Amino acid sequence: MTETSQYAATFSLVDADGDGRISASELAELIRRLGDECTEERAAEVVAAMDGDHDDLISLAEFADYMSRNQV
Ligand SMILES: [Ca+2]
Ligand SMILES: [Ca+2]
Repeated sequence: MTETSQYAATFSLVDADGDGRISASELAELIRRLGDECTEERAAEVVAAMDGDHDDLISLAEFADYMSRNQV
């Protein structure tokens, strides 16, 4: 089991509308706020890399799983 609680705070920062899922547009917005250029297409690729169940949204479980696997 992945420990999700340590990623919950980060997840909620990215999840701008608080619906419990990170969309590509929320991810692009975050990356832009951090000062990098990010197209919707690039964000969609990142979402696809994390998206375990292919619903085009990142759940906390998918986010935590990705982060723990990649040790970001
Ligand atoms: Ca959201
Ligand atoms: Ca998903």
